[in-house]
Amino acid sequence: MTDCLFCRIVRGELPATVVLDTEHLLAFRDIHPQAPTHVVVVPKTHYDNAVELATADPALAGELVAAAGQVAKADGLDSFRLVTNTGAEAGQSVFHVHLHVLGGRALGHLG
Ligand code: D5M
Repeated sequence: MTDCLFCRIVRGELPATVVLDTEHLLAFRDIHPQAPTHVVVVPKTHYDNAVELATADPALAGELVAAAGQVAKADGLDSFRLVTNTGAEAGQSVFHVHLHVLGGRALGHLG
């Protein structure tokens, strides 16, 4: 996926504020933060969305969630929200799977 935005960040072709870099994953601060902590965690391999990732590589999907927990802990959060949008109507704008880690303020109930 040569022109995918998050693939380009993974390759270091675009700047990002990286908070976690592992063999399989990269986490960086969201450019339009919705909360004091707003980080996106992405696998370095391209999958369009979370269902595609979990179907193809369940272990990597688990790593993604565990890494989100590490990111939250590093920001001092023991309460946080994980969000992954799937499809444009659901609000997905970057079609490289990512887990939003949101916290640092009261987030309220969904719906
Ligand atoms: O979330 C896509 C998210 O990606 C959205 O919250 C903005 C963020 N974004 C877009 N471009 C960048 C760069 N260059 N750095 C960091 N964050 C970025 P979605 O759920 O697909 O709407």
